[in-house]
Amino acid sequence: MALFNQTKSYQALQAHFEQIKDAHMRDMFAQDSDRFNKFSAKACGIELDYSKNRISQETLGLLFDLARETGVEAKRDGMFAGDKINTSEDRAVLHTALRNQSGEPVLVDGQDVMPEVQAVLAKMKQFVAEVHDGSRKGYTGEQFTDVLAIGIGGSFLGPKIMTEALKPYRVDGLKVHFVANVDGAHIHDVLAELNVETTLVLMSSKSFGTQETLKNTQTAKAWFLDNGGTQDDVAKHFMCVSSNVKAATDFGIAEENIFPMWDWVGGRYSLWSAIGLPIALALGFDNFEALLSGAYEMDEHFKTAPLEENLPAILGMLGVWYINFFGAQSHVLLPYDHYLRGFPAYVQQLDMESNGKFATPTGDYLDYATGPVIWGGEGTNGQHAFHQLIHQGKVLIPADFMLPLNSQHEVTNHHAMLASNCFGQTQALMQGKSLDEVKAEFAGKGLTDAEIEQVAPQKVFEGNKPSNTLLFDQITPRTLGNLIALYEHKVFVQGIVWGINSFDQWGVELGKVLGNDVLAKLENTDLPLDNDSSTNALIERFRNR
Ligand code: G6Q
Repeated sequence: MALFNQTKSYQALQAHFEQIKDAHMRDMFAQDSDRFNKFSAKACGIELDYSKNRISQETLGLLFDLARETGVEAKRDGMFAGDKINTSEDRAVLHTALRNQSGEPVLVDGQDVMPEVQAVLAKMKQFVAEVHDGSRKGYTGEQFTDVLAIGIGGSFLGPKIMTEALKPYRVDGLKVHFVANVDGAHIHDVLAELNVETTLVLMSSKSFGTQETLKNTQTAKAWFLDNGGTQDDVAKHFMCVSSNVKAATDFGIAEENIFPMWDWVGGRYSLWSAIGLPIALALGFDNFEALLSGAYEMDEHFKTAPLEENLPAILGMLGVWYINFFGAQSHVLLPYDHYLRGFPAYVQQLDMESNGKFATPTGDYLDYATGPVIWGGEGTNGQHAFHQLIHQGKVLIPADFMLPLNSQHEVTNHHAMLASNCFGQTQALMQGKSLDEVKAEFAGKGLTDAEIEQVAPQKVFEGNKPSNTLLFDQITPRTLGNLIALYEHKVFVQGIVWGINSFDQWGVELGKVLGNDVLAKLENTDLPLDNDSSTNALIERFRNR
């Protein structure tokens, strides 16, 4: 298939871009009172207002032509069907099978994976019930009160952030703590709050080979043994989730304490597997199932809705419009919801690790931009910090605003104030404030013309800054499942358009290899320093600390 910028639709978009690039959204709204209805869509309880974008109906038509010409629909169907679309690792990509509630088989190499998926879900359900009802106990016969969840990257961010996002659903009597960083401060602080007798350690590592996770698990085990537990008690307290059962049993985890996963689940797409066990422990299995249902609902929408009404396709193609035509290099996520404050960090890994690529699966280097920098934070806090640059900086930063219409905690009129800020920001970004408007405001304030000339430009807002607004009823496990799957599929759409493999992550490998080499040199001062002068000096500083 031709590279994206060699397609007919790309050429058509390029010509169209020249015509529309300077059009102001303020005029677009003035000329068409029906703009919101034309550029909004609803699915799975999410209403997407994308009318505040620098697009016309022609733009959208051309963007969907591009999606079709680059094969988005066929490749989407291939992903759901278990095709090995992760070609560099020769793997299928089936996080969707983990939440498949259709009753239909999903085949990998001719084998239906659904029975195994269901067996693991059943094992998780039973385990969660036993921990909650106290029938699974620690070595002294005490009920578990705490779970120490150890993992990093895809084996950490999803469980941690979604447990945080669903705080109002947490069960009483069991606290889940997360440790990811190999910085000893992290595990030190968490262990200081725990009691060995009532703590269950759940180690999550798909590969069972991740340095940070293995180290933190060893430290947790040493803590357990130093504080009254014995080697024989380890089996009662240490569980793990991994696709590498052999490495886990070699490490000393009892086979019945291993929750398996599969090579066709990518780390950053794995919260739907047993990697999501901390979520189920924190919220109850019913709520975990509701999360899966929400994602399944979005899968069905993505699979069946025409691109023109397809939320992931719309978000994905708008992203392509700004990245490849307007030259936007970042995209900001702004949840106006305190519980969703971690969501931008989740999507950051999902998007940047998936689409931060510069070569195609067939070995061509790309001469166009791919995944943007994803960043963000909770509203309204960002308005008092980084929004300045979005409003008046020299770079274009498309934004996704997110707002639940109902708060988990209606406290006086807090929620109306939150919503007013969210909507007000999208309006300000879109319409801006012209020089004439600023000058008119100065009239009658006694300033000289020279003073006005000097001050006025600093108060101008260019506007024409694009944003999407996603509204939903409330943050529930189901809605959260909808939202996560929405962004997963948005990333998929973009990866297909750009012709890259969104499901490998070779870019993280070099640092790991060099890190191991440096560690050997830090710990063995007899080893010669044969790196570049900067790295040698840094190692020396550490050796001499
Ligand atoms: C995600 C990445 C990465 C991975 C971690 C942890 O897609 O591959 O973030 O999840 O490196 O890996 P393990 O689960 O194998 O420990």
